[in-house]
Amino acid sequence: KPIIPIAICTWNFKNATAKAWEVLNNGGTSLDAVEQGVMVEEADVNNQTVGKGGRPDRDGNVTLDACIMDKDGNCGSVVYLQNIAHPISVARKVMEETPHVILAGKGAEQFAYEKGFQKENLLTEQSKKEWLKWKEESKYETIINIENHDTIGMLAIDKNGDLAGACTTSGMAYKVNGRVGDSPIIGAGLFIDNEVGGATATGVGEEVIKTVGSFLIVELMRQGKSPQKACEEAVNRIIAKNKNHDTFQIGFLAINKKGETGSYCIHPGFSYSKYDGTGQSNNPSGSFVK
Ligand code: SD4
Repeated sequence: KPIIPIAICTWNFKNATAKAWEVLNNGGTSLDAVEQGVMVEEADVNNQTVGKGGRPDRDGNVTLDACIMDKDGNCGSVVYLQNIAHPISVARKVMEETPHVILAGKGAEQFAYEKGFQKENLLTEQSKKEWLKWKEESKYETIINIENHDTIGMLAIDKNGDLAGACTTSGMAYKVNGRVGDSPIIGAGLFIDNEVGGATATGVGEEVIKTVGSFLIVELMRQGKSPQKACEEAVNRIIAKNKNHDTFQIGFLAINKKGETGSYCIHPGFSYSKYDGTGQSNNPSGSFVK
């Protein structure tokens, strides 16, 4: 029987679900849990797909995308944010302290400084070295299951039964300068409806945006589908529309109001981390390609 509270996230980011669980187990809200949970990965310089240490765009700029959504349907997002290690916390401030939903680029950075965030160089020596090596050929290709972790999308239900979600990424490595993915786009990379459930995505953001994947999954759950079946249908829609699906990965993760979870992806290798009252687990995802 599913147990709340519960926190789940894309990939086996077990330090992130452990942090979220700590917040939930102490009686904290799902909003605090998802923010503090994903911050663990934003701060980890060895994780080259999220936050500090993230891989840069093709011109060497680390540009971050993140969004957060609460039980009341409020949301905040930052896109193309530079020099700030915790975009998720800036997104939360956009949600809570402005009349807006999305802040971009220089404006988002300026807003962060005004809110007391410190300027930091996010490009680590390791990511810089790899980027310089990549530049020798400058061949852009999407990599399936980067190091078996990627964007972190987290969904949680607190002891009151309320949902929240967060999603944060450095985006596709070596993307065109200015590119924004699905992760900070409400409905694409993340969607929460406190009456139904929540969903989040990882993988090639362009494909997730085209099907508004996370919103689609929540709507399918509203119509009665399980989180598992809803994730499968969202992946199947992408596959039906794009013949090149053997070249890219998409992973969806969903939870319903009862705390039931599901996930589905195109290629094997995606999994999600779960932490609830029964403990922590890594859950390999079913995939379209076997
Ligand atoms: C994006 N979904 O920016 C994100 C993260 C990513 O490989 O790059 N995944 O499209």
